[in-house]
Amino acid sequence: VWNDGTTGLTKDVNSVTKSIVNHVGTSLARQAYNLDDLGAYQATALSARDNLLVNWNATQLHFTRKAPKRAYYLSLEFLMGRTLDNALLNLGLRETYKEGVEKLGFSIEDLLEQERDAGLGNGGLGRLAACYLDSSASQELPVWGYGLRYKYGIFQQLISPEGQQLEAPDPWLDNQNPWELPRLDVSYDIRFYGHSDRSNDGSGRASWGGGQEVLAVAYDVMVPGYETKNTNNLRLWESKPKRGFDLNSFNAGDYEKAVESSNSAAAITSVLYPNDHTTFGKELRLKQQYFWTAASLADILRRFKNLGKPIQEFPDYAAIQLNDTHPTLAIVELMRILVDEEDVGWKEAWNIVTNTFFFTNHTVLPEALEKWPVPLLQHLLPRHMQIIFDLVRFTFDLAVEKKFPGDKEKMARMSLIEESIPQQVRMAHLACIGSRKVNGVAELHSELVKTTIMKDFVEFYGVSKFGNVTNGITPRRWLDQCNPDLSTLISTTLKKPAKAWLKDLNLLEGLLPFAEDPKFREQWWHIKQANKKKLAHYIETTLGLPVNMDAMFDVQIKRLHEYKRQTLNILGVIHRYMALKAASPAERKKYARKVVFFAGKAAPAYYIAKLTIRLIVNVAKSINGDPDTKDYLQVFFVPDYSVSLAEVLIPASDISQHISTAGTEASGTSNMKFCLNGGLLVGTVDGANIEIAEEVGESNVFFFGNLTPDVENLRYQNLYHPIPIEEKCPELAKVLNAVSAGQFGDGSVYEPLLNTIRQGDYYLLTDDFDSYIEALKMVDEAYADRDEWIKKSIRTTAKARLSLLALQMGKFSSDRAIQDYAQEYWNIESIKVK
Ligand code: DL6
Repeated sequence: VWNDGTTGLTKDVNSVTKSIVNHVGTSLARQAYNLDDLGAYQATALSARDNLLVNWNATQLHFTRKAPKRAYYLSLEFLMGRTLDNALLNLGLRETYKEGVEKLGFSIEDLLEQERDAGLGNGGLGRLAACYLDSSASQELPVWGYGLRYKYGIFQQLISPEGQQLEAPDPWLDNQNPWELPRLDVSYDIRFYGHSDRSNDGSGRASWGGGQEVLAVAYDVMVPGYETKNTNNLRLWESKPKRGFDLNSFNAGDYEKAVESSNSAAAITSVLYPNDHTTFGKELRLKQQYFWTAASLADILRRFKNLGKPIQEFPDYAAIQLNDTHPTLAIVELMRILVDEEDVGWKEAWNIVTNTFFFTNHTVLPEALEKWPVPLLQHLLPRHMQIIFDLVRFTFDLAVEKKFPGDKEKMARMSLIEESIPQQVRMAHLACIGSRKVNGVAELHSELVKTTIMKDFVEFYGVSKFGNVTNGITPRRWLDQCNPDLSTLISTTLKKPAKAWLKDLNLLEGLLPFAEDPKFREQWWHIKQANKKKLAHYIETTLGLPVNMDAMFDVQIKRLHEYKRQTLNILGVIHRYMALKAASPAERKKYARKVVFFAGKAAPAYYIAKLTIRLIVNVAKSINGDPDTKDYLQVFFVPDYSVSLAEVLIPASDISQHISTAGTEASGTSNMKFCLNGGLLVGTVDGANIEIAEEVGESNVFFFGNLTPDVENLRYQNLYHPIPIEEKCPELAKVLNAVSAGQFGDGSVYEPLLNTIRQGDYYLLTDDFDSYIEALKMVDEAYADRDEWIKKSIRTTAKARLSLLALQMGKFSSDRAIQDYAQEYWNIESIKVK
């Protein structure tokens, strides 16, 4: 139990029940005898929180005393999901609480279901940030996260009867959030607009005044490490009006004006932008970015200043990781503080800045590279725009000109400013020049970063500034919590100290010999079946439809995007359906029975992605209702994808799809989660699929499709020398024609989606369709041999752990990834809280 008991908190079943009952009466002011599941969850959460608090306080005190170098992870998204189960696991109190709540007449599973997901993120990038927090605390590293406390997280996805995605707000804070601590004592003034007046003394300094000031108030979220007392912090900022209600306007009869400024301040952190891989031209988004980076930097600097060290030593005490370009304004803000407020000279300030920041790129898709119009920046942050122009003139352009004299084209390509109308600031360039190191998130992706978007910068700085840290996932949530039966089987089989593999995934290799043991294989299969049953139950209760249990479960869950090619999947499903329909009842029996699951949200303004959802839903309706084929093929679109839903879908999957056009998916992380749970992959040679296959063996990953180096040529061909689909890919042509002809509802609705394939085919569906269908055939054949399939499944889990770097904890564990960052980038060390 990772509290030492000295504080008298919960350590046995009796103290657990006492503490829960105590919270029912005091914190909730309710009576124990008529408590519902929600109340019981709340009291249990508060009781667990008491334990976290003890460890959290001890950790913060210890770190303050030791004053180590710390790392700060700035991310606009933290997709945390639920907390209670994770907190109990990491505290080592899961069994004790299970018994405790049972004694009080509740079931822990029911209580866990009461918790709302903290959906403060869109997808992979946000969930990665959450995994990294878990691993930092578990590795006892002094790391804090900084983000925004959105009042509304990622929208709730509803599906209309026509199959359209509808969006509803996600009021996740409505039931109160027991996991956060409002820190009214920690707040900062944040300025927007106004004017910046340069001094005439040649120092480059300026003073920025006027405009609007709002308050950033801290909320702390405790992040417990696994089997350690170390409990880190995630600090989320909420915006508040500085002056609140304008009584003068109210007294003058103008209520609108009286609340205007408080409304505009509160709006900053009201909602998470539901965009994914697209940039925004919205002022509010830029406001969010500045508000968050300014508050976080002020907080980090205050902590540093308490040490009483000269400002030049700042990079020895703080490493700041920029999670994509969203926090890039922090670079400019630190320059502003150093030059304007700390009296540091320009060059020295730049030296401090460039030794403090590190930048992770998460995409090479051109449409996702963030740019902000100069006039907007000038208006919202006049001083920051001056600094960016000064960086262009006095720092960066000079150095580029010196290194590549006369190369005007390169200068233009590398500039921080794009000479469009209006001019735009290129945030990836700014993040690169302001950071000590830049990394991608899988080997292929990091190569692409170096050879495409950062090519000129590699020439300029040398290659050593650019690295790779392959993403990872926390095995605590993504196996132990989401698949408890498999976790127990692994623990009892490995016979190592209880669950040692959760801290060192390399130990899973010990499962390999058991792939040959029929009894073990049977146990393995039964657990998969039970997980499939759980998913089937979920589908029955939410969609009201029965699920074939005697079938292969094929899952694709991720944000809806053309590059991820859910469209390829659903067109493949139609192809299978057409073949089944054409087959005689006897021939049909030769087909593998299959249930295909989709889940994921489309950005509300992403028309083509929303059409894909509509097509999936309507194809599902037709196929599921067809008595000829329904025993062989079913399709479900599971609405409102979330972390909690992923925890049900992933353990139930036999096979999952990771089928992006080669070179477009930076890494992917769900691929790792499926493997860890014994699911096999069908995928393209893209992102982390490649490294996964290196570890689990190519025979356990069903690869298909064109390779990255060929993509550009194929796109060129498709655009300028198109071959009619009927000729190039007749099987796909048949499928498209069936959709057009209205076999799945009004075909004209889908024309814009189908035209993206017929014209230009940027994501290469016509080029990859045939090999995709071949790969699926191979999956069917492999699945037909049940014993061999289970062996593959066991080996996939056992080998989702090997490290090329021979590091301790297994390649696809976020523990390994976070150690890479700590050692190769941030230069920080673990500190154990005793
Ligand atoms: O690195 C986390 C995650 C990767 O696994 C995905 O492959 C990648 O698409 C995603 N990137 C983004 C970029 N968004 N922006 N900006 O979410 O990152």
